[in-house]
Amino acid sequence: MNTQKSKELFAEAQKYIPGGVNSPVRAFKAVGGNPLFIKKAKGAYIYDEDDNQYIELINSWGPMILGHAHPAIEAAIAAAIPNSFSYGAPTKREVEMAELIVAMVPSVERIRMVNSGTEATMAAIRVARGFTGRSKMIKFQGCYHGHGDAFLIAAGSGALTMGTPDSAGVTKGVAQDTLTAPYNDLAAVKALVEANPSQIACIIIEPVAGNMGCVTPSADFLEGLRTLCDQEGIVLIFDEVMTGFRLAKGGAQELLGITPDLTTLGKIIGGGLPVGAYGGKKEIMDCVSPVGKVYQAGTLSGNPIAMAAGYAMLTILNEQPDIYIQLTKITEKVTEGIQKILKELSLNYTINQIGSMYSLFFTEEKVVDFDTAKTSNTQLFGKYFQAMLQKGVYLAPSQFESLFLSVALSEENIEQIIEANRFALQQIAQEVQEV
Ligand code: HOZ
Repeated sequence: MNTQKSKELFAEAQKYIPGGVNSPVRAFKAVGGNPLFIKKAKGAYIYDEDDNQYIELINSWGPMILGHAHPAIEAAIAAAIPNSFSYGAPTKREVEMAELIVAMVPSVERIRMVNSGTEATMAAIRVARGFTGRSKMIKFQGCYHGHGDAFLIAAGSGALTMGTPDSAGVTKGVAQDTLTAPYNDLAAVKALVEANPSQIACIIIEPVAGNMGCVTPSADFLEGLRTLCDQEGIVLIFDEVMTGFRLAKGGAQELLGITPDLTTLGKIIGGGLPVGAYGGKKEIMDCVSPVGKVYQAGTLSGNPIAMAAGYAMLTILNEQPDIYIQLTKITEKVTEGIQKILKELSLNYTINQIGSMYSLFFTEEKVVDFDTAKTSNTQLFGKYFQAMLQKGVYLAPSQFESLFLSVALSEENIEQIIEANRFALQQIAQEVQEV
């Protein structure tokens, strides 16, 4: 496969951009080789600058649920463009958008638009602190909530991939207010709450984790958090930047039947354009300025182009709930296919899957948290990644990210993904035998 143009662009990029990329995981450091520079994407496919075509399993880290450049979203953006691109003033479309989200996610009674998931999580914890008058928060090891200072403690995603789960540049003062517990460990959370009486403002969690690879909550874990928060007056925040509108119309909270106090949303609600939002119970959201005393603002918040794109996508998801059944079927076909190949090759690696998210972990352990995710052989993952790329399948370039499938995948695409896995896993089996 010729990727010469990507190589040249990466060399050029490194002269001007730290590491040549605008987000660390994209540098392919965890998998080796040269990052692909993307020219365009349509439906189930993404194309690099050398015009190589790949089947897309990242989908902009979640938002392209309907596939790339869906005609209805493209039309909505095109229709919005002649009316200019930003006003820094209220619009009718943002009211419609808020109404739609409130209808689709019942725990959200009030919502505020921002520009990214990072902004949403930063604002949500500020609101929780303003509401409770408390300072500390609990997050889970391996969960990633964007790059706000308070979250870069035992962080997943790129921070974990790059080996910096505790980032330099975060002050001790900030770090001391972030307490961490292992994912799926309710007893550890209870111990933290007990050791910090009336000091915990919020517990923030990815209800399905996507940033240490895909990790699902165990049976009673989220319910236990809900009860604990109710007992202790703690605000429960679900970070649904990756799962909102992807796992169900109402996100992971609908699928798993647990109601948080606040929810953070991100790129998905812009159909891929830069958007985020946080929302939840009226009494908590009424702390936000200009109603309450928690300040948060932004010129691009509720940007008209992003609202047009997001509204178009959410409308389709709202009106065609069968999409979720389809997404799950597609993903199960892929993971069942991989499982069969693993068995044939006597490889006992772990697959975690829920709805249209899945990860293949190169470990024989059950992956339930940060520590078990880290037992994965990342070198083998790198080899698997490269072999998949060679066969035209574009995966997230890190063991510690989930994959996100779209409904644009055809039966033929599913077969191609499974066959690419056969090729890649045969190489891994050979490698493992030789050691
Ligand atoms: N760390 C992000 C996903 N969990 C990747 C962001 C990006 O590179 O676009």
